[in-house]
Amino acid sequence: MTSSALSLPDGFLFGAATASYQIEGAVTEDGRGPSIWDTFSAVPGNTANGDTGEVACDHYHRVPEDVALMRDLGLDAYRFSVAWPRILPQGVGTPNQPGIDFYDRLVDELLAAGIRPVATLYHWDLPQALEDRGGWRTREVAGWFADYAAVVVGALGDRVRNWTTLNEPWCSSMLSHTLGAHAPGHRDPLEGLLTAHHLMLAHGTAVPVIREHCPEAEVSVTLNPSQVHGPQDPTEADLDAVRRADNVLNGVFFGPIFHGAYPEGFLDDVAHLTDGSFVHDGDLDTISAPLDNLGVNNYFPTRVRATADGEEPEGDTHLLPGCERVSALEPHPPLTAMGWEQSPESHRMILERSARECGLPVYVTENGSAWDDTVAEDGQVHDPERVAYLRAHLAAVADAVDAGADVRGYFAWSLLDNFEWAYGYDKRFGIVHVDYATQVRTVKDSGREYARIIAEHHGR
Ligand code: PNW
Repeated sequence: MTSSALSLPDGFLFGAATASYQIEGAVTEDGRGPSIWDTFSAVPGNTANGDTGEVACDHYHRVPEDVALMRDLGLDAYRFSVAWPRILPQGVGTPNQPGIDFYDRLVDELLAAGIRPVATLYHWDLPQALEDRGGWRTREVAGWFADYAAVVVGALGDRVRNWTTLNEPWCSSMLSHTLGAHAPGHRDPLEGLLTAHHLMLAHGTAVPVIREHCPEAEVSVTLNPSQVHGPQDPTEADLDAVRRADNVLNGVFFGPIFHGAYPEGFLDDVAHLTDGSFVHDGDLDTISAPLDNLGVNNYFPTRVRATADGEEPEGDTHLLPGCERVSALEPHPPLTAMGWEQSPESHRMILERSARECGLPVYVTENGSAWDDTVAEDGQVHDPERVAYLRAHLAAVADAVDAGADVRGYFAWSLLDNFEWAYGYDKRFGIVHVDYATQVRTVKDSGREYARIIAEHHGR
């Protein structure tokens, strides 16, 4: 049964997404403790222009205005994240009531506007106090995370049913601990593996805690799988490079979370780094706790080949565990302002793959593109490239549904231009433009187009 020009299922959920550190600002207000992103972005060279999330979109002080914007766009749902250091400034211990009150007001405002709140517990702002105690490198973090989940779900679980444990554990492990691009900025292949495992352990430990505090909960995790392509006429070595890249990007999470095991051969491929003793008895049972749906964030595919004998590897894929002989291939143009390939076809493929791996309903919890947007003479923001990207990727979602993938919703990344991590405020992903000097919000052409698509789908 379809009802829209896009042939998406009835009841398909249209939303937009943000993350706490990227939009809230107010980093020292109402008892919030520092996070690893406050620390990381304060170090010159770690972010573009030395940008930090200190003010960001000042969303902390603009909830009514921003929710009104969502209502005007006709959004069905809003995906936001809760800042752990607002709830527990030291990461553990006594909850900080003013921090809880902020999300309490946000949720009430959303519900009053008829918008479904979809909450993520961890979108990268680990309390610095926990980083100082080993952060994601220590197994202890699983208990800290579950205790934090209990506080948040205990406070909001009477009104919020959609709970996501982690946003993109690949970024919190490999990108942060092996590639050094995100906080805490470590460059260690083994740390990527350990933190990935501990993130999953934290996820699995929190799942029953969420259910206990919210029996109606729909519990999920958001991954960022990427379709891996090899060269045109691959050699055996190229195919092995594709397999290894796919394992370290996708299988390392799909395996433990949905199949209760690391991908076949993966622990052998990383045997030069670890004997695998970081996997304790029972861990994989904990990690594979049943979920209700899967969130998929996908922006671009990955292209790799085998590095030839005696050749210097291309790109930084070779830094990832098990990928020492893997080289990156050039992305296919046209690229976005991030330098990311646009491939709706790969988006369809990874959605179908994700649906098969998890056997659950899937939500696209993030998808979007960055462009060099400016406010035009007419006071509008004309972003034809983002309009085209949005249309093409929604069409790809519809194709995935036609092919049998149970995709139930799509969240545009992002509601607002915001603090794009290491890229600071240089990269704009919003369907709404933010003038950071004045905090004026202007709906871009893509925001209008999204509103039109949503209205059309709902027959409004
Ligand atoms: C996601 N990569 O991050 C995040 O969930 C958002 O917070 C972020 O703003 C958005 O995508 C756009 O970047 C990613 O390098 C960051 O592979 C980097 C990568 C993937 C996702």
